[in-house]
Amino acid sequence: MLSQWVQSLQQAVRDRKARSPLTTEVPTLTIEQAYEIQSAGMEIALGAKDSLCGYKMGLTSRAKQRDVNVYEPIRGYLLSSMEIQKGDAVVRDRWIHPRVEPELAVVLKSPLGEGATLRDVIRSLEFAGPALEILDSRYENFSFSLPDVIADNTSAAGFIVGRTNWIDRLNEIGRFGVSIRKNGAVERTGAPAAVLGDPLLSVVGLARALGREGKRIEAGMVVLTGGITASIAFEKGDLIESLWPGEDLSFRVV
Ligand code: OOG
Ligand code: MG
Repeated sequence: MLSQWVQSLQQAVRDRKARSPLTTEVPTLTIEQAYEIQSAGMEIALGAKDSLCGYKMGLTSRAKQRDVNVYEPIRGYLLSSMEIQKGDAVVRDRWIHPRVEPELAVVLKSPLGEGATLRDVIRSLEFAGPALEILDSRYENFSFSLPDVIADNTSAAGFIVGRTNWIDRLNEIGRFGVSIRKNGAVERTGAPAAVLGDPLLSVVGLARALGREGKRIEAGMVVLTGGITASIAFEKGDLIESLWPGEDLSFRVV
């Protein structure tokens, strides 16, 4: 019954054409059904030889919640095909209407699931460093409600992880800042602390939510903890720069 919506969202990706929110056609769509649609989309991608390389949290800061007018944290999955290496150009035409946002990325050295605590996350950390997420809502104008964006795998489209590891500076992450420049002009400023007061709490929430489904964050997976600032749209020719303590993570759009 839900499979037609899974198909329709995948069609939007293939055609690079946004559609109307699912809830305009199914106003009763529940959060549970939305996660079912999301999982079914993941199974199709995995069947098509892509691989699951991590998870993402979304709408974990006020700035992001206001950005899309949805006020609940959400989670999605990351595929290997979404990863872009630092230094590589970003190809605009892969997507419908891409946007970028700064995030803290985390990698664990041991798996975490049900009942995970902040202590567990800190103990299991292998990497905590800068990242950029690229979003591409499959809905017109990035306009959607909570179940819509969950079904659409939380607008996930791409991500770039930096190389600087802050695990020896965890106490300072709450004082870090980040600024995002587009073509030299500062468009966004923020701090990782904007994410739930401590972005590692986002990892706790993710581990627990996966645990309720009998899943875990596996060792080596990338976890994006959620946008720190509102996202910014970009077009061909733009230079996007994110300036973090110890590293600039930037790309040129071609
Ligand atoms: C929804 C995805 C939210 C984040 O980090 O908050 C997200 C969107 O903004 O389209 O990835
Ligand atoms: Mg994000």
